[in-house]
Amino acid sequence: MTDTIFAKIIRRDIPANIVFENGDVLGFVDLNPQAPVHVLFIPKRAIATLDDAAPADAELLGKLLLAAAEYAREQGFAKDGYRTVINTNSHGGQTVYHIHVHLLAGRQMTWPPG
Ligand code: DGP
Repeated sequence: MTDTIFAKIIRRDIPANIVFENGDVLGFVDLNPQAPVHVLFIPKRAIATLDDAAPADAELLGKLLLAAAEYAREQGFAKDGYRTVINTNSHGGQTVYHIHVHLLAGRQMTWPPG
């Protein structure tokens, strides 16, 4: 797999506003926020897309979602609610090929998404 901008953030080769970290997952503020809160959660071990995920990745993917939920709860916006999004490949709108969960909060979300 080729190196991505997110791999550089994990290695601290480029700066990011890191707001969450545990042994498996990093969370940092999106450069182009779409809501008052917009944090990206990524596994430290790269998986390119959800389509590349295998049964062996089940635990890591679970940890990724739980990290987003833990952060939302700790920051106090879980009760009002939030949205989690995983964009996959071109039609999904994925631009960085290191799987990531967008956590959006702080405003009313609408449906359908664009
Ligand atoms: P996606 O379209 O789902 O692949 O989302 C990629 C997101 O990554 C997009 O919302 C912008 C964000 N992003 C891209 N490059 C950087 C970066 O260098 N730093 C940060 N913090 N976010 C970035």
